Amino acid sequence: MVAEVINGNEVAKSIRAEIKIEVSKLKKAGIEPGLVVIIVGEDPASQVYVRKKGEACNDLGICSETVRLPASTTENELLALIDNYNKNPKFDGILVQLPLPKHISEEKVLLRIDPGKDVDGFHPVNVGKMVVGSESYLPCTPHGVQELLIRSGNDPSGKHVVVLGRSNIVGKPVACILIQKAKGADATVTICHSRTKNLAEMTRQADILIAAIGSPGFVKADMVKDGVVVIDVGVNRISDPSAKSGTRLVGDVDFDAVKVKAKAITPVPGGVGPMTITMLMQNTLKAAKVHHGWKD
Ligand code: L34
Repeated sequence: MVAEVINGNEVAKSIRAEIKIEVSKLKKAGIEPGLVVIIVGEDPASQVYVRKKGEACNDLGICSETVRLPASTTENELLALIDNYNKNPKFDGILVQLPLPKHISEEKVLLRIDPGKDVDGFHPVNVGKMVVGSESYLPCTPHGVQELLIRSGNDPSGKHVVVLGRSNIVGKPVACILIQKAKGADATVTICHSRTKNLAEMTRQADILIAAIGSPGFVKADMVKDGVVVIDVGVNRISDPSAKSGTRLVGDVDFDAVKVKAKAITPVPGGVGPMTITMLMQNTLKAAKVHHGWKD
């Protein structure tokens, strides 16, 4: 079998077209959704992601502001800035790009964002709502993975999903979303991590394998069964002397080797990445609707 390559850019594009229509409806009623993205320090990957978030906003007619702060910013300065945006009605969503410099507590920062403006879905209030399956802002990457599965015709319902990785931003929440008793979920989920024994034995049982460990090309062909659906969440920059920039982006999956066994597979780049940004746009639209009492 040679896999269908799931085109995340295309799926993202069609969802963005839907969002754009919604945004223009709001704007006709005098409502302009607003998102502020705060980035601390010079991490090159974060710079790219933050730029893409601003571009997506511009494309969809969402008002966006990007605040770039030096790595020397203190925790208190960042918290005070968040307080200001919490109070500012122009902004429906507030996102603090992760990772933060070591001297700033991620936990304190995420707790400070008004849960009603937490379009990342990282505030413990929203995490709690996600766990119990009540309406909330779902974290963008896991939600993007779910949408990608649904829209590529790979509904996870009743399927065995194996998640590689247990991070708070991907592994844990994606497992949580996919076990919900809900449309587009209802999966049986196994979470594997660095201490899992007989890992390949586990991953070979997956109908759907979600790789989110941050290890280039980790998932090899002998770790999957024929006909698996593979969602590669990894974004790893590796050195490649033949590339103009000297580096190349690869996922957590040995794409060429796994592709010949899989039913479907997402590429890196052009898979989950664009979906993350699209789900952020969707959450920002949703926040604007909530803040203005908009009824569909
Ligand atoms: N607060 N921090 C916060 N929220 C988030 O949702 C993120 N994340 C992750 C890192 N930190 C965060 C992102 O935005 C990862 N992430 C992200 C966003 C976009 C892309 C990848 C990761 C993306 O657009 N990837 C492109 C390639 C980009 C490139 O050329 O480097 C792709 O096609 O995969």
